[in-house]
Amino acid sequence: MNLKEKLEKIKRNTLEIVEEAELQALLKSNKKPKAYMGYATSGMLHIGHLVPIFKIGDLISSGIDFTFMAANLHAYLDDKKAPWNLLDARAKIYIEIIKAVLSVLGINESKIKMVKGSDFEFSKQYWLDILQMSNLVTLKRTKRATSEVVRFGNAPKMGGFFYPFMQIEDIIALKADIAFSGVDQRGIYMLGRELLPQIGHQKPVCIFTPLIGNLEGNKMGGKMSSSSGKKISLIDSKKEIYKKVKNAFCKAGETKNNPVLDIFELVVFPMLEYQKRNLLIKRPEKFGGNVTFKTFSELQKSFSQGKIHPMDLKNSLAEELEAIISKVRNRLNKNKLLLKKAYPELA
Ligand code: STL
Repeated sequence: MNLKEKLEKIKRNTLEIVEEAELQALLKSNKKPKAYMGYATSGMLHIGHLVPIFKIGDLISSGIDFTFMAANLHAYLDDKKAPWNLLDARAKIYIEIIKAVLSVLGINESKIKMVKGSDFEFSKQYWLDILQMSNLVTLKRTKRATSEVVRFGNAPKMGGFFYPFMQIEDIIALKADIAFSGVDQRGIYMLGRELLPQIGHQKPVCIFTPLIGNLEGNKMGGKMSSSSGKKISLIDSKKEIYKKVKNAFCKAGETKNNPVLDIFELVVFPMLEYQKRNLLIKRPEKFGGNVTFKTFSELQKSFSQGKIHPMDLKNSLAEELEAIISKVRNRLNKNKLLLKKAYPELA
């Protein structure tokens, strides 16, 4: 792959690259740049997480050395979203799920490094850097940069203020040239780009993926991760998946505010490309018979012209999601004890 092809591949379906020129220079000067993505190991993963996880494949095939980090300490620091004694089990579950999702794309799990935050976040250099950064920025600015990620409430705990500096220092500890994440992490990483050069480190290139809105459509507001009852989790049963998709907002012919189409664009079509197949929408003969689509824009166009009924679109989405999620369920079913330990309320 030449430089231009790599750039195109890395760029597609991303929301923002800060800065593209820096990415270009990095790819030019370094044959094997390093990127990482972290997740705080708190709640169960949901289909919103599939957007960046699927995108990891593009980075790997562009020659990037990729590390996934289970940010177990961060899960506790964020308002104790994960209890202290469950941090280890949750980190293991996150790693199992990421591997299962990558297998859906045909990506071997040996292609990606897996680390746990607590494995490397106690070093002397790590904390010396954090202490330095903590005195270069105000409490107010730190809170603003972090509040899309950390739940502060009316009485913010100190833990939430360690959180962003640790996340910024993770980049350095993991020797990453690129910080890859959903755009919800933007505030923290942009603060990092400002602080790291001040303490003698290079700032990372940041690549942000879009967030999937909730299934009710944007009018109700909110990203998938904050719509507890309505989000589709990566361990939902087939029945739950079909039910939630069936109830999703999807107005005939409307392409602007349509969470069902959004999921096709950001999750299903990227997956189909890896799997080298087209989208098949199954319909009875009397409703026009089966149709196939090669690209998202073909599907979008057809839907906007009223040629695809919302019900048929939803059925197809539920089927594709079930195919992904069944892989995750099957993998976790082999280790029911771990799931029960990590999420006593779910198992
Ligand atoms: C969330 C939600 C989400 C991602 C994260 C947290 C990421 C956390 C994180 C922590 C440390 C890192 C990198 C990322 O080094 O979608 O609450």
